[in-house]
Amino acid sequence: MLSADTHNPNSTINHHTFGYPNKRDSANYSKNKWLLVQPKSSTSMMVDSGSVSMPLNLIMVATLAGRLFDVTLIDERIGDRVPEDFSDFDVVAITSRTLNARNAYNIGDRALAQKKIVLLGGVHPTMMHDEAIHHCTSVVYGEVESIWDELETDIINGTIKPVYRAKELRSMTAMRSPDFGYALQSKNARKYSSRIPILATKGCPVGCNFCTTPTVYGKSYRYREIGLVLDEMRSHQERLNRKNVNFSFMDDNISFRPQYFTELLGAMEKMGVRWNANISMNFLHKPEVAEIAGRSGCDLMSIGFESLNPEVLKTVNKGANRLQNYSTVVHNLHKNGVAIQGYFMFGFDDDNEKSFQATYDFIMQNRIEFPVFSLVTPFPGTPYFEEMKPRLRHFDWSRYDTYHYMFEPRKISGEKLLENFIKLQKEVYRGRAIMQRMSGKPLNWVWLANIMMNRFTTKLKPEIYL
Ligand code: B12
Ligand code: SF4
Repeated sequence: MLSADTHNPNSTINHHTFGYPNKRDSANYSKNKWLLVQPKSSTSMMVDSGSVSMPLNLIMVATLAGRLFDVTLIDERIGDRVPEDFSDFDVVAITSRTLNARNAYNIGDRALAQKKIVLLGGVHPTMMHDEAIHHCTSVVYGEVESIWDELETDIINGTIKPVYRAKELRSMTAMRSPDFGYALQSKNARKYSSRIPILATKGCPVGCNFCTTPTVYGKSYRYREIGLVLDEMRSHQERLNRKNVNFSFMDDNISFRPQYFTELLGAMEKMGVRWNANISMNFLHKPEVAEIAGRSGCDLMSIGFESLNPEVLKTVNKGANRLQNYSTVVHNLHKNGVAIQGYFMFGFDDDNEKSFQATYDFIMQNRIEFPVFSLVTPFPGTPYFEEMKPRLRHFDWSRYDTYHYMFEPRKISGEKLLENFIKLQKEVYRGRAIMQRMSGKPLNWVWLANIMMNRFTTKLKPEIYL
């Protein structure tokens, strides 16, 4: 299928051609039509509710594919509808995590039945390529940037292979800046969070056994030149015509290399932006790190405390988490105006009733602004999944959302686990507890999140976790 249009007209971001030849200059190419799909998940939990972040994964695919092909991006999470009839498209490319794999596969099956080329990518197809291949023409293993040249050539030549897996990972300097125009063109785009996703680094060598990142990226840790990250921030400031733009770093572990991290934050100090990120605790106990985070505009850090039980921390290989540093980390961040979204997991074999009390005490004493509780979920492809496979209650991927009960821990019954899990959430989000944690803190969306959680937790019952 040929089309004269070579570019998404709604794109407002400047392009940088970092290392890729500019294919748009080549006069003779066949141009097929691509539909990129971000499927919603079918879990009953609040995972896709409220505002969701723009899908940086598919935006990256669109940015590459859009140079040669005619690309439409749709996002089911914001209400875009996947067509029943794919006759307007040649290629249907779908991203999937485990919790939306069922929907992704259904879309793939329908497109295959209509004789389309179907590409499946993202963390779940990467981990489960033998399963995913039944629902597509090709599975793309890991990041699209590292296999793009081969995939593009094969699509044009009609020599598509069942699996694309890069022999080596591309340097981040050679990667293009994402073109957000592909996501912003949707009539439902206002439902996206105003926080703009951005990437400075990729990978995380910490190696927690429940995490997919070490399997996908191995021990590699790559980072972009700081100037490129700042250029991308500036292009959004220009597009939105204001300085105080909110960014959300999508990095696996942005602080893994302290020197890079502090240099980046130092360079961001004069930008006037606000930002938040997922972060591991490896050196956050040092006061100077929290100071520079505050000065550079960080208003929230998402920290995986995971557990207050030392036995649990040992079993998950999370060496960066030292219990003796937990309170210092929180104190330092708070002193510099940074709020904390704290992640806590329950259901490990070493968990017992005391784990819940210890977590409650830690949250309340340290006034953690936004505690998030989840149940241990061994994700397919991780070492933890292999270890736990014989004990898993089900393989229904829609319930792999970290809010479902997956296996009976050894030191506490499933019933007691859920009872304590619910009690903890209700207590932390009771009106009085919210006041204790939040009084004197800025009136912003974190307050709102607490109010929503207060309503949500009053309705919790063990059945919803089964
Ligand atoms: C940032 C992040 C978040 C953010 C933003 C998520 C979002 N909406 O994008 C927040 C904090 C909101 C979040 C929430 C959750 N997250 Co999260 N998150 C991440 C993290 C660290 C980075 C994701 C990211 O954007 N990376 C940057 C983009 C550019 O890279 P990418 O997604 O890998 O995409 C590349 C490739 O995969 C490939 N690709 C992807 N799709 C496609 C499609 C095609 C066709 C092709 C060709 C290629 C391709 O090319 C892309 C560009 O390089 C990942 C870890 C990881 N590395 O995947 C976990 C991760 C995705 N999250 C995970 C989980 C479990 C969750 C939660 C369930 C946690 C919770 N209890 O709340 C929720 C679920 C949210 C949801 N609705 O999906 C798991 C998922 C595991 C799994 N097997 O599904 C991961 C993998 C972490 C882990 N534990 O291993 N998350
Ligand atoms: S520190 Fe975070 S990103 Fe790194 S391996 Fe552990 S869970 Fe994954």
